[in-house]
Amino acid sequence: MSENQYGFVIPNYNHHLVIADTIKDLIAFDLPILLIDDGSCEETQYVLEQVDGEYSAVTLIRRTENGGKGAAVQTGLQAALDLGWSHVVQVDADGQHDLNDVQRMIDCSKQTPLALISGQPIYDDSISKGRYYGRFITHFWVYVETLSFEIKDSMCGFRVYPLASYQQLISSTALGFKMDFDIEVMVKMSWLGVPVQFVETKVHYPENGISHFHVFEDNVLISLMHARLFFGMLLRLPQLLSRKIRAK
Ligand SMILES: Nc1nc2c(ncn2[C@@H]2O[C@H](COP(=O)(O)OP(=O)(O)O)[C@@H](O)[C@H]2O)c(=O)[nH]1
Ligand SMILES: [Mg+2]
Repeated sequence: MSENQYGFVIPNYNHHLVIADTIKDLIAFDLPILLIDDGSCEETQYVLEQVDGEYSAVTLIRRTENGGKGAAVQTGLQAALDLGWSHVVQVDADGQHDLNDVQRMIDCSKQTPLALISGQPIYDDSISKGRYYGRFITHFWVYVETLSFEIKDSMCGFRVYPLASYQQLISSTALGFKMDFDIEVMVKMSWLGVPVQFVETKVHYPENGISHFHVFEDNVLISLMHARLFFGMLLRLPQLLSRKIRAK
């Protein structure tokens, strides 16, 4: 694994409207880009193939069947590990993330290379009330599951993953394939002792944006995951408490 090889992973499921613009903006960073097509429809496949053909920095990886956001990101992280990268910058495909903050995220990671870096979202009025308030339930459970207030947000997909820690994590545990992934990987990395750092960033839900978040299904999935993580915390209670005492 190279000490300092950064690259992008972009999971994409039927997001074809702004992906070309997103890639165009990311090319400026002169880093390799793994674009993961998560079993998208033909229209999106076509757009992704065009982008792949246009830029040598882009590698398109196609999952023939849709697996979910977590599955797509895990495909990307594994491919990055196989390529020997040290860090992955994960950006969504729907233009929600403010790419002006990519450099700040990378700088923060370079200062603390062992940490997981996450965007700390600043929302405008475009977020639905259900999504906005639903997040507080997850914030509460994550405080309980980690016995700390270190994790200020666990749902923002704009992140820099330290791959050595990710590799260590997946050698001992499975991670969710859908919308549960972002939360689960962060809590489990924190359990491993990986520091989590936040960079404030604006998050916008575009008016014509397509979200594949299924309010009922994904919330049930996330609730079940919190139940598992809660019991996981109980099992780790001695380690988590002794780590807290040592940190004082
Ligand atoms: N929801 C969803 N997103 C996926 C899937 N596979 C890849 N993704 C990508 O994961 C990112 C987040 O998905 P999105 O639907 O925007 O979720 P939201 O931003 O939380 O509403 C986007 O880049 C999607 O294209 C999938 O099966 N379902
Ligand atoms: Mg989105």
